[in-house]
Amino acid sequence: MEAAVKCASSQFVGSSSSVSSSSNTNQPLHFFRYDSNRRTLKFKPRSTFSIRAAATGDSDSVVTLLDYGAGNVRSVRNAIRFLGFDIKDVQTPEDILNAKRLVFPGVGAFAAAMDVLNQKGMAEALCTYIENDRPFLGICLGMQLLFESSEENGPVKGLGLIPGVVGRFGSSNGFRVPHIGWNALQIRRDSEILEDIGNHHVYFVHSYRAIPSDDNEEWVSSTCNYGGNFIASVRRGNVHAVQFHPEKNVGLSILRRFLYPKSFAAKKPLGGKASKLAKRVRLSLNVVLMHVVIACLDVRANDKGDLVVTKGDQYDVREQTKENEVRNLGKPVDLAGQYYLDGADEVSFLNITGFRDFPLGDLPMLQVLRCTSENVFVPLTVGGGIRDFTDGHGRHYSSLEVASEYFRSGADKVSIGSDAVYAAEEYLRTGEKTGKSSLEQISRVYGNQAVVVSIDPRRVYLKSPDDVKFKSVKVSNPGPNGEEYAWYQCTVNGGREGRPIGAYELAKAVEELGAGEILLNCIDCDGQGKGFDIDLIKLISDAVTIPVIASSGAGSVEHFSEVFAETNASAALAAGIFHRKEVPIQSVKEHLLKEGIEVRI
Ligand code: 1PR
Repeated sequence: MEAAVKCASSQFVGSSSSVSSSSNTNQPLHFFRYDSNRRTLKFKPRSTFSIRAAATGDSDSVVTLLDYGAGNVRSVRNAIRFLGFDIKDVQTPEDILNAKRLVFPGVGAFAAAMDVLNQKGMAEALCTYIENDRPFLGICLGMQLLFESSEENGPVKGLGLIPGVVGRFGSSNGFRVPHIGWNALQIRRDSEILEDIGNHHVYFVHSYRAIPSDDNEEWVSSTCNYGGNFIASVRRGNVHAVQFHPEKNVGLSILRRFLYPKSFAAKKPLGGKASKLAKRVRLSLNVVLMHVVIACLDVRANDKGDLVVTKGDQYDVREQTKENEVRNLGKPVDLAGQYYLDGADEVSFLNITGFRDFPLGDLPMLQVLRCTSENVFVPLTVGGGIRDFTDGHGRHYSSLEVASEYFRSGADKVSIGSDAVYAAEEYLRTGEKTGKSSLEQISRVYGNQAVVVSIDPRRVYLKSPDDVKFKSVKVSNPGPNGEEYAWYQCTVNGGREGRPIGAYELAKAVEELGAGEILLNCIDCDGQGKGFDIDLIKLISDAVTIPVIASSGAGSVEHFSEVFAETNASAALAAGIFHRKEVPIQSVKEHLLKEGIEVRI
C-alpha cells in the first residue's frame, strides 16, 4: 500500500514545522497549541515552552530510562522528549548506578519483570541506587516492584524496599477489575512532584495494588480509593514512584516536576492537604467513579490508497453515490490530536480492514500511531488485524508480534475483534484454555489491562427466548414482526460473517481468557445517531466484571447520560457525532456533570 503517513506539517492545519516521528532527538520538538477561536491545531516551537531543559546533550538534559523490553514505554519516552529531555537507555547495571535521574516505567507482569531484573543484575543495582537516595521515578509496575512481594501469579518476591504485599483488587463489591480510568488523589504527605495536581484526575490502569499500612506509612504520599484505599504514590527523599501514569495529560506536570526539581524548589509545599473527593455516582462507598468519553477513529485506505478516517452506517463505509467511494472524514493524526485537545479521555483507532490487510504490511497505520503518540497524552487503543499471519514468503508472524509492534508504535492497549471470537468459540467447545490464542498470549505478556476485546454483534429478533440456545433479552422496542426478544449474534471480518456465538457468551468467555476490557459495538445502531443499545449494554455490563465500553449510536449528549444511568458501562465511545462536529466532546462532559455523572474535565 502506498498510503504513506508523515508526522509532518501537512498533517496539521495551520502548522508550518515538521515533527520528528522517530527517536531522532536532533529533530526539532513541537507541541500542540489549541486555537479556541479557529478550533484548529497549530504547532508551537519548543523554544516557547515555559520550562525547558537546555538541549545541549550534556548530562543535565538526559534522563536514564530503564526499559527491560516487556511492553510499551513509548508514551513515557514521548512524554520525556516532549518535556525537552534526551533519553539514555539502561544497557547494564552500571548505567543505573551512574544515572543522574532514573525513570522506571514498569510494564507487563510482576514475575516476568523481576526475572529480567534479577537475570541482568539490575535488581541489585536498582536497590543500591534507591538506597543511596538518587533521583528515581517508578511508574505503575515500576512502583509495585519496590514492595516486598506480589500476588500476581505468585507470591513473587519484589525488591523489598517498601513494606507490603501487592495484591489484586477484589471485584466482589461491584468494582470492575482492571481499574481503568481517571481518578482523584488523596494527598497524604508533602511531595513536590504532586503539587500541581490539586483536584485534577490522573490515569490509572492496573489490576493489582498495594495497600497503605502502618509499616509503609512513611513512604505513602498519596492514596486513591477504588473499593478501598490503595497506594497511588510513594515518596522518600529523592525517590518517587506512582501507580498512575504521569505520562498522560495532567500527569505530565508530575513528570515535569520530577525532571526539573530546581525550577520548583522555592515553592511552598502542600502541607499534606487532602484533595477534595467528589461524590460517587452509583456505588455506596465514598469513591469517585469517573466515566470515560472515548473518541473512535475507524481507519482504512480509501480507493486512492490514502489512509483516512471513515465512518459507516451499520458498518457500510461507502458513500451512496455512483462512485461508491469510501467515506472520508479526515486525516487520522489530525483528528486524534483535535480530540485530545477537545478533552477526549481516550482515543481509539480501529484499522477496519485489518482482517484482510496484514497490519505489519500496513506501515501507514503504525506511522499514524507513532505520530499521534508524540502529541496525544491520553491512552491510545489500536485494533484491527491482530492474529497469526503467514506472508507470501512463508514468514510466520504471531499475533503477539503484531500486538508488540502496535505497542512499540505507541498503543497503550490493543483491541482484538475477529480472533477473539474464534478463541472464545474454541474455548466454549473444548472447555480448555490452551494459552495459545492471541488473547491469552498478549494478556500474559502485557497484562490483561492492555487487551480490549471488540465485539461486533448484530441483533437477531426472536418470538421466544427458547428459540435459540444463546442468551437473549426482552427488548425495549419490539422487532419488525412484533418480536419481543432478541439475541445478539457475534460477527467477524467487520460484520461480514455471523458466527454461532452470542455477545453474552463471548463476553464471559473472553473475560476468562484474559480480556481486560470489552468494546461493545452494535451493528444495528452504528452510525444511526438514535442512541446506544441499552438492552445489549445492560446485558453485557451485568455479565462481566471487567470494564465495558458502550459503543455505537450516540447522536446527542443525552445518549451518554442515558447509557451511564441505565447500564454499568464504564465508558462511552462515539465516532460520527464527533467527526461531523455535531456535538463537541466538552458539551458531552458538561452535560454529564450537570446530570451528576462524574467525568474528567
Ligand atoms: O477483527 O480484529 O481485525 O478488528 C477489526 C476492528 O474493526 C473491530 O474492532 C471492528 O469493530 C472494526 N470494524 C470492522 N469493520 C468496521 C466497519 O465499520 N465497517 N468498525 C469496523 C467498527 C464500530 C465502532 C464505531 C461505533 C461508533 N466501528 O467502533 O466507531 O459504532 O460509531 P457511531 O458513534 O458513529 O455510531 P479485527
